[in-house]
Amino acid sequence: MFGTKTGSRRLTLVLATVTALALGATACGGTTKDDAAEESGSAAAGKADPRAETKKGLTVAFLPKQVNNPYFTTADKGGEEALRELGSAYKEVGTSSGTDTAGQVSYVNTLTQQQVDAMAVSAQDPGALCTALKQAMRNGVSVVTYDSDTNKDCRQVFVSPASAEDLGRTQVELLAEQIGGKGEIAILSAAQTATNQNTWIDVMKEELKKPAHKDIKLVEVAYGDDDAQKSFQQTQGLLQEYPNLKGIISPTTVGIKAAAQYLSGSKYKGRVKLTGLGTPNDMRAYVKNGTVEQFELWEPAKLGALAARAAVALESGQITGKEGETFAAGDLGTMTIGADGVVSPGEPTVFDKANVDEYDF
Ligand code: RAM
Repeated sequence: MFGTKTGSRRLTLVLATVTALALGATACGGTTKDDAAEESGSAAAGKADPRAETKKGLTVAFLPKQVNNPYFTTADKGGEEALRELGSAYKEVGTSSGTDTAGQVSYVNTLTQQQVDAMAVSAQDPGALCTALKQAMRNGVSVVTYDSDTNKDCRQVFVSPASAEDLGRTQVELLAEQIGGKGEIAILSAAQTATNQNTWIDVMKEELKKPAHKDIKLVEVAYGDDDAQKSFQQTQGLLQEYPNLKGIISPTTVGIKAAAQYLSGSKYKGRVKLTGLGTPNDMRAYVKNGTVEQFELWEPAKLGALAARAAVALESGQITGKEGETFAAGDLGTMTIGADGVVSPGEPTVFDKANVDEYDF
């Protein structure tokens, strides 16, 4: 029965796609996948059926914030492996710049035209992708965001790396400890529009208001755009501008690596502290040469795998993205969707000299 409904849904979706594309329609805001599903009679419009069969032969496309970024290479490989296990196909498209929002929009539109079954997107900008993502859902494509979210009505599920509160707070705590609880600090972020970094930075600012951190002053938030060279130059600029700077938090794998590279070749090595979110493979050398004491990250491959499994569960009708729905997520066990359609694979790990060699990503 489900198969029949799906078949007719697909036909409706093909017609809807053709019509939408012929009209060049982009202003379909306000319509969600539920609406689209209702029109076509799909099960997704109604309640989730956790016992529905897991569909095979689907195509799930990954659109990371940035291709050629080792963090996303690992995350997306996790997605690819999960899809292989589930009997579905993987593909990846994306821009090499972390600030090419127009490029991301056009990839979403192309994937919709190609009628992929689902897409997993890490958004460079929360709002810019909304119209295109709503159009995708309207055309029957299941939409998951992972790593960096869009607005909550522009996707069905957001696979969040870990709790944003924990990530923001712990990065401040790591740096506070390293600088002895006082002095000037700066943040070196990714793109100015990046949803994930901005969420963590908001938490960091709140954390810094606590009495325990009253002697720490955040002097600047700089943006390296997840571009290695720009992040390197921004680090240099911060140190020139603030000669008393005691530490930097860089909540981006590209930024922290570039900042470590700059510090490690400068007179500030070991004196200006650096923490944030990095991959063990990028940061190992800087931990060993005394530039960095501690940094943290979740497992990117688990994030990608969970995004793939959420996409397949949506497409199979096992979930619709509502709070309290559950789905099987392989090694991660049974996942429960939280408020606003958010699901998370677990907590980050703090890396230092003692454990950095145990990880390979
Ligand atoms: C960079 C990206 C990504 C972020 C990681 C920590 O690779 O900005 O979105 O989650 O860092």
